Amino acid sequence: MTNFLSLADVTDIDALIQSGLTSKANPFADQHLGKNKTIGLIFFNSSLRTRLSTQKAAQNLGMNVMTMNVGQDSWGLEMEEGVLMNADKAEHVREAAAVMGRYCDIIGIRAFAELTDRDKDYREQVMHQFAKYAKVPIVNLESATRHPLQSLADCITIEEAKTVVKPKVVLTWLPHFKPLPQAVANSFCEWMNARVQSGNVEFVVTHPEGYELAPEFVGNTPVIYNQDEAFEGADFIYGKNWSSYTHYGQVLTQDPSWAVTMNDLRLTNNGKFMHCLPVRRNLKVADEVLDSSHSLVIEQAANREWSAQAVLKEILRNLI
Ligand code: AN0
Ligand code: CP
Repeated sequence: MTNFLSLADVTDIDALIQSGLTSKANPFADQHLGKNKTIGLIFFNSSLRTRLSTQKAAQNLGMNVMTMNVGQDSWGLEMEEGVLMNADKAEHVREAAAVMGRYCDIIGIRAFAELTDRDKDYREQVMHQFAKYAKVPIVNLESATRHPLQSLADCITIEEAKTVVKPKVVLTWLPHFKPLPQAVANSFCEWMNARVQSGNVEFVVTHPEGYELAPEFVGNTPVIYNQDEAFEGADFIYGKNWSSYTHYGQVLTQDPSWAVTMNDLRLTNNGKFMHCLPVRRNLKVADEVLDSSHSLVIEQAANREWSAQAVLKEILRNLI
């Protein structure tokens, strides 16, 4: 592995899951891999889990870590080529990425979708510009269209918590008043589809009309517009809000009946509730679910450390 931008950079998901679990059992076994290596973590947006878990994983591997919030700690960065830079952006990604590439052996980047221009977001300009000009491996810390470190942690969590050989996993849309990116849902579909292919899970998606995700992510996954029907016999309920892809970036409904309650979980096979966090209590999911033994959200967030460590190990092995 050189870059970790999407599932396409992974050759063996099972091996990566196992590698995460190996680090979880023995976090400091590979300290030699990162000795005298530096990772730069660059944030265009807020983060709790990604920032801390990736830093922790890098430190477990003996790496030095530098973190920067773009626009607050550093100059605003221009991403477009050939423009007259007479507006608010003081520095071009050509120089910024090239310079950071001289200080860092690996760069992790978080840059959310702006949710105004779909083509621009889905072109993944920030990731590609950094990969082009930094000339060091790039790790996706949530880009416009994907959040693969989250999806890997989700796969690890499902492997650990499953009680049947081939669990039924349901991705459900949850209500929210703010337009959120599709990245977490897209990535989860991408990774679950691969797990369906390898016979590890059954997977369905449920959401209100108008919230269809991009076809390249949904693939052949059954989409069920009735949440109760989708929840029947589910082993894992994965909740997430996203804004519309077809009416790009819009909030089409805030229907509270889509929030997950204990009553909804009664339809499942003693189903576990998953969410990437942060989550707004009682807007998207009831307290009674989050505070019950059905909730996996804390374990899922804890597994972000091991997902990051699995990815960094692969990249570091390739560097040496
Ligand atoms: C972000 C999102 O929906 O993409 C990050 C989730 C990991 N969430 C919010 O902006 C609330
Ligand atoms: N799940 C996740 O990526 O959380 P943060 O936005 O806090 O990093």
